[in-house]
Order: sequence, then C-alpha cells, then structure tokens
Amino acid sequence: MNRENSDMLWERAKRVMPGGVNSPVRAYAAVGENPVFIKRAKGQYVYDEDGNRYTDYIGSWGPMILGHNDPRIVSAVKRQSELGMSYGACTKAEVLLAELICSLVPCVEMIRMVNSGTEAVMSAVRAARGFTGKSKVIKFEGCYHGHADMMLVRAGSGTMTTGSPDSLGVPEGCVKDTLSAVYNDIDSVKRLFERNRNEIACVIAEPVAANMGVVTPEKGFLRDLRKICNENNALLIFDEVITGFRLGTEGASGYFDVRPDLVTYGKIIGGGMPVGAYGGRKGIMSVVSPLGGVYQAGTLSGNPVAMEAGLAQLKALCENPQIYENINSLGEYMREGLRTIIEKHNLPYSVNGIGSLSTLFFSDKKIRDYGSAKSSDRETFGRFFRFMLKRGNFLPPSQFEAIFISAAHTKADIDRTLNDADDFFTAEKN
Ligand code: HOZ
Repeated sequence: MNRENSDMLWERAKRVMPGGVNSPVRAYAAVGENPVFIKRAKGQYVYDEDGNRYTDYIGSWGPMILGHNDPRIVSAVKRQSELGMSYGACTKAEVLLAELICSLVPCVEMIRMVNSGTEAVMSAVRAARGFTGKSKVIKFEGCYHGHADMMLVRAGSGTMTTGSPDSLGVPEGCVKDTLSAVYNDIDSVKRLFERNRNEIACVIAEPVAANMGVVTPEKGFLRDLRKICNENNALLIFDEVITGFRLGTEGASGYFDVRPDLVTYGKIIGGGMPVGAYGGRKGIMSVVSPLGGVYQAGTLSGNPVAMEAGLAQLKALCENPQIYENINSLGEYMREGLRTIIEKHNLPYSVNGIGSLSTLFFSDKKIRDYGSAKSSDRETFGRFFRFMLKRGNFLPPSQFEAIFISAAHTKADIDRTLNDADDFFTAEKN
C-alpha cells in the first residue's frame, strides 16, 4: 500500500505541531507506524491522501453513528452555513436541540451546550460542587473525562496509551480533591466515602468505560454507585461522551436504567461537529449562571452549524430506531467472529463490548478495570494494528480505545475484517 503523501505530510506535521498532531492518539506512537492522513470519507469508509480506502472503525471516535457524510447532516450544515456560521447570540436551533435531548433522556430536564466533552465535564463538576457546597470528586482509574486539570489523574485514552496517566503541568492543588476508585469495585468507592465523610461532591463515571478499551459495568455496579451517592448526598455524573445516543436514544442511563444527576455529552450531539453539553435535574442545573452562581460561558456554545448538524443526526436516529438494532447486532456479530478466531487459534485473548462498541484485548486476564486492561500485550496489538491497516482496516491505533460500528457498515465489511484478523493470527503462528 503506497502511503507516500501521508508520509510526506507526517514529516511536515512534526515540524510545526507537537508530536505532529493535534491529539496524541493520532500520532500512532503506540503502534509503531506513521499516521495515515485522511482526505475524505463516505459511509463506512475513509480515504487517505494517497487514495487508499479503509473500512473505518473509529468514526471520529463515536459521532458518526450514521456513517460519514450522511446526506441529512451534510444538507443541514450547508443550509445553516449559508445563513451564518456563528452569531454569539440566541438561535432557534439550540432551543430545538435542547428540547429534543430533554424529551429523550428522562434524567435531563435542563441542558447547557458547550464545545467539547472536556468542557462539559469541567462544567458539570463545577455545577456539582456549587450545588452540594462540597469539593471532592471521585473518578475511576482508566476512565477518561477529557483533559481538564482535575481529571488528569490515572486517566484513560491517550494518557494511558502514552503511559502518562497523570500529566505534567497540573499543579498539586488542582488534583488534591480528585480521588481515584477502581472501576467495577464498589468497595473501593465505599472506602473513599468513608475516609472523606461529607466532603464528596460527586462521583463521575463512564457508565461503559471506553477509554481503557471497552470495559462494561458489572451487574449492579452502576446501581450501587447510585445508592452510595444517595446515601452520602453526593451527585452521580455519567460521562456519556461515548455512550450517549449510541447505546440508544436514552444512552447508557436508559440502557442500564440508572438515573444519574448530571450527564455530559460530546461530539455525538453535534453529528461530528465540535460540541459538548451537560444536563440534569432542573434543581441542579439552576445553579448554572445566569440562573445561579456557578459561572460558565462560551461564545461558540450552541453554535448554529453544530446545533443543526446535531439536530439532523438525532432526528434521524429517533425516526429510525431500527438503526440501533442494526449497529448493535453488527457489534455482536463482530465480537462473536473475533471470539471464534481466538478460539480457533487457541489464544488466551478476550473480546469486550456492548452494542456497537468493542475491544479485542491481547491479554489472558478478564478485563474488568484499569489494572487488568494494562496487562495487555501492546507489542502484539501493534503488530495486529499494522497488519490490519495494510489490509485496509482503520482501527483505533491503541489497545485502550474502542472499535466503533456505524449504520453504514455491512456484514460484508465485518466479514472482510474478520478474515483479515484470522490471517493475522495464522501468520503469527508461522
Ligand atoms: N481521546 C480520543 C479517544 N478517546 C482521541 C481523540 C482524537 O485523537 O481524535
């Protein structure tokens, strides 16, 4: 596969951007490969600067639920951009999107639009602190909630990939109120509440952890989190940047029937445009400025192009709930296929996932938390990634990210990918 143009761009990129990228995972450092530069995308495919086509299993890290360039989203973006890109003023589209989300997600009675998942989390935690009058926050090792200072403690995603789960440049004071618990281990949460009585403002969790690879909540874990927060007058925040409107129109809170107090969203509600939002019960959201004393603002918040794109995507999903059945069953099909291959080759690996999110873990451990996820053999993952890329599979370039399937994928796409995976393991034996 010729990737001359990508390689040339990579050399130029490294001269002018830190590590050649605008987001660390894209540097491909964890998989020993030069990054692929994408020129265009359509449906389930992305095309690079050399004209190579790949089946895309990243989908812009989640938002492309309908596949790339869905005509409904593209025409919404075109229509709005001709009317104006940004006004820094109120628009009808932001009201429509807020109304739609509030009508779909029972725990969201009020919502504030922001520009990214990072901003959503930062603001939701501030609201939780303002509402409860308490300071401490419990998060889970390996869960990623964006790059706000207080969240860069034993974080997942790129920080895990680059082996720096805490970050330089974060003053001690910023993280002194951030406590880390172990995902799927309710006792670790109980202990933190016991040691910090009446000091915990909130617990924030990815209801399905998808930034240490996919790690699903074990039976009762989310319900127990809800209970422990109630008992301690702490708020429960679900970070649904990845699961919101992907696991269904009610997201993970609907899927697991556990109602958090606050929810954070990201790119999915903008159909791929840069967006985030946080929402929850009216009583809590009323602390947010200008209604209440928790300040949070943004010129581009509720940007009309992003709102129209998000509306188009969410409407399409609501009008055709069959989409969820399709992507979830394709996800299951892929997981079953991978498990069959692992068994056939007598490998100790495992496949985690839920709905359209999956991860093949190169580990002999059951992956249920950060510690077990970290046991994965990243060398073998790197070889697997490179082999699959050469065959035209655009997989996440890290063991600690999720494979995303969209409504544009077909069984034939998955079959081709599974055949390639089978070939990889056959080649590994020889
Ligand atoms: N942290 C993102 C995945 N969980 C990667 C973002 C990107 O590189 O675009």
